[in-house]
Amino acid sequence: MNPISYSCLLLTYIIPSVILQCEPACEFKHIFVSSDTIEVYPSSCETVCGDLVFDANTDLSESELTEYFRNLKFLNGSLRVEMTNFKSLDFLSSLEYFQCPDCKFRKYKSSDRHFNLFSVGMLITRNSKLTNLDVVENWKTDTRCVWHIQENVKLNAEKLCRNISSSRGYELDFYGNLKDCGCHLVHIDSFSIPYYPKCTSVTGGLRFTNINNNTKMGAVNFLKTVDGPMEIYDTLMTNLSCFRNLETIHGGFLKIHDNPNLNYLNWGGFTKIVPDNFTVQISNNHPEFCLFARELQTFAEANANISEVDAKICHEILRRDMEITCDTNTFDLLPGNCIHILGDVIVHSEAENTNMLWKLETVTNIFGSLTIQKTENITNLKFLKSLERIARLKKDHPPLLRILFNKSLKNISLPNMKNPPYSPKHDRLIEISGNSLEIFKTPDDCVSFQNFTKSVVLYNGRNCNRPRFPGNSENPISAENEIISKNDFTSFTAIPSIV
Ligand SMILES: *[C@@H]1O[C@H](CO)[C@@H](O)[C@H](O)[C@H]1NC(C)=O
Ligand SMILES: *[C@@H]1O[C@H](CO)[C@@H](O)[C@H](O)[C@H]1NC(C)=O
Ligand SMILES: *[C@@H]1O[C@H](CO)[C@@H](O)[C@H](O)[C@H]1NC(C)=O
Ligand SMILES: *[C@@H]1O[C@H](CO)[C@@H](O)[C@H](O)[C@H]1NC(C)=O
Ligand SMILES: *[C@@H]1O[C@H](CO)[C@@H](O)[C@H](O)[C@H]1NC(C)=O
Ligand SMILES: *[C@@H]1O[C@H](CO)[C@@H](O)[C@H](O)[C@H]1NC(C)=O
Ligand SMILES: *[C@@H]1O[C@H](CO)[C@@H](O)[C@H](O)[C@H]1NC(C)=O
Ligand SMILES: *[C@@H]1O[C@H](CO)[C@@H](O)[C@H](O)[C@H]1NC(C)=O
Ligand SMILES: *[C@@H]1O[C@H](CO)[C@@H](O)[C@H](O)[C@H]1NC(C)=O
Ligand SMILES: CC(=O)N[C@H]1CO[C@H](CO)[C@@H](O)[C@@H]1O
Repeated sequence: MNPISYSCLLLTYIIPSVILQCEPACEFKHIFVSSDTIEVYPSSCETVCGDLVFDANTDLSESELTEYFRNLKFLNGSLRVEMTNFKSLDFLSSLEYFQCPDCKFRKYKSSDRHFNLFSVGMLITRNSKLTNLDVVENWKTDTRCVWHIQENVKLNAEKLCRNISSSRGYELDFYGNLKDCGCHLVHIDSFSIPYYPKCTSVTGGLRFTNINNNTKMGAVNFLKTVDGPMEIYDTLMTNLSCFRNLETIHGGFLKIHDNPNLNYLNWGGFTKIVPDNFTVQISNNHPEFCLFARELQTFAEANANISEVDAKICHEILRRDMEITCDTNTFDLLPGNCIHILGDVIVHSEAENTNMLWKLETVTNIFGSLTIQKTENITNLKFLKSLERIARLKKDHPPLLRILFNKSLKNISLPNMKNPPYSPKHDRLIEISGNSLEIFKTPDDCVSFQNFTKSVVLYNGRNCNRPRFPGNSENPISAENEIISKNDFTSFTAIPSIV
C-alpha cells in the first residue's frame, strides 16, 4: 500500500469520513477569504471542502463573517488566520472539526512502520489584536495535527494550552504570544527557542526539533526534569550537551531519531527515569552514535525497554561521577581499581593462573558480557563480590552471564548482583552449564539464585525446575551446550575488547 495515502486516510478517524465528503455545492476553492470571494463561500453548508485563509487582505469584520460561517461545522481543509485585526475568532464558533490535510512525511523508510507525519494545517499567527481564542477549545482535529498559535502579542494562550492538552493531547506549537505554555508541553525549535523560558522542570513532555546547532541553546541548560514523554528529532545537532543538566525523565518514552549528525547525548547528569515501564527508542542518527556507560546504566537501572536502539557504547575513561571506567584488556594491563568495565570479560584458567582475579573485586558494572569458563581451581566467585550489573546494547549475543565448564567451582554466590542481565533482548538469561561440580544441589537452590538475581537461569540446558547434573550419563550434554562449547575462548590470552 502506498504509505502516503494510507496515512492521510488515518487522519480522518475521529470523524467518519463520510461527513467530510464533498458535495460540489459545498466546495470553496478560493482559499483566501475577502469581500471578493465571500459571495461564493457556501454559507449554507455544514461540511465545507477547501482551505480557509484569513489574512491582512480579509476586509470583512468579525460580525460580517459571523453571518457567513454560522453553519460551518466540518471543514475538509486547513485553517490559517494570519495578520488579521480580529479580536476573537468567535465567528467560527460552530466549527467542530477540521482536517490537517498537508500530510507530509518527515522521512519514510520501508523498514520503519512507525512513519511519522506532521502537518501545518492549523496556524494562528501575528494577529496583533487577538485576545480571545476561547472558541478554539471546541475544535478538534486529527491527533497528529500540530496546532501552531504564534506571535499574537495580546493573546494569553496559557489557559488554552492547559485546556487543550489536558483533554486531548495535540502537539502544540505555541510561542511569542503574550503568554504561552510556559514550562508545560514544551515544543522547542529554531523559531520558538527565543521565547523558551528557562525551565528547570517541564511538564506534559518536551519536543525538540528543527534545531541546527548549539547556539542560543543556553536556556536549555537549566533543565533538570522532564515530566512526560521526550522526543528529539529532525535536528542537525552533533551532540545534545545542551541537556547536560537533565537528571530525570518521568514517564512515557524517550525517542531520539532522525538526527543525522548526532554522535552522542553527553547527558552526564542523567541518572533517573521512572517508572519501570519506560520505552527508549534511539534510531536513524549518525551511524557512529554512541551512549556513555552512565546513560546505559540509567536505562538499565530503570529496566527501560530499549528494543529499538542503534548505538554503541562510547569510549571513555573518567566519568563525570569520577568513577573509573576501564576498557577490557589483558588482566596484566587491567588497572586494579576499575569500577566499570567496557567490553566482554572472560575469566579463564590463564587469568586464574596469574593470580590477577583480584583486579575484578572493585567492579560494579560490566558493559558487555561476563563469562567464567574452563577454570580449574576456582571454587567460588568472591573476586566478583562488588558486581551489581551486566548490561549491553548489542542485540544479538549469547547470554550476558555464562558460567561454563569449570572444574572446581561450586559456589556461584554473587552477593551484590540483585539486577538482571540487561540487554535489548530482555531475556534476563544466565547460563550455567557443563561445570564439573554440582552448582545447585536442589531446584530450590537454583530458584533462589534466580530470584536473587531477578534472572532466568538456564542450568545444564534446562530451567531451574527441571535441572540436571553433569557427569550423569542419563543426561548427556544437550545440543545447546554443544553449540556453546564450540565458542571456545581459551585461545585468547587476553580478554578481547568487543564493545
Ligand atoms: C476531502 O475532500 C477531498 C476533495 O477535495 C476528497 O477527495 C476527500 O475524500 C475528502 N476527505 C474525506 C475524508 O472525505
Ligand atoms: C478550561 O478548563 C477549565 C478546567 O477544565 C474549565 O473550568 C474552563 O472553563 C476551561 N476554559 C474554557 C475557556 O473553556
Ligand atoms: C546555527 O544555527 C542558526 C539558526 O539555524 C544559524 O543562523 C547559524 O548560522 C548557525 N551557526 C553555525 C555556526 O552553524
Ligand atoms: C557539541 O556540539 C557543539 C556544536 O553544536 C560543539 O560546539 C561542541 O564542541 C560539542 N561538544 C562536544 C563535547 O563535543
Ligand atoms: C506498561 O505500558 C503498557 C503500554 O503502554 C501498559 O499497557 C501497561 O499497563 C504498563 N505497565 C505498567 C506496569 O505500568
Ligand atoms: C518494548 O517495546 C516494543 C515496542 O514498543 C514492544 O513491542 C515490546 O513488547 C516491548 N518489550 C517489553 C519487554 O516491554
Ligand atoms: C590449579 O592447582 C594446581 C595444583 O595446585 C596447579 O598445578 C595448577 O596450575 C592450578 N591451575 C591454575 C589454572 O591455576
Ligand atoms: C557461598 O558463598 C557465600 C558467600 O561467600 C556464602 O554466604 C554461602 O553460604 C555459600 N554457599 C554455600 C552453599 O556454601
Ligand atoms: C522465588 O520467588 C517466587 C516468587 O516471588 C517465590 O514464590 C518463591 O518462593 C521463591 N523461591 C525461592 C527458593 O526463593
Ligand atoms: C565437564 C567439563 O567439561 N569439565 C571441564 C572443566 O574445565 C576443565 C579445565 O578446562 C576441563 O579439563 C574439564 O573437562
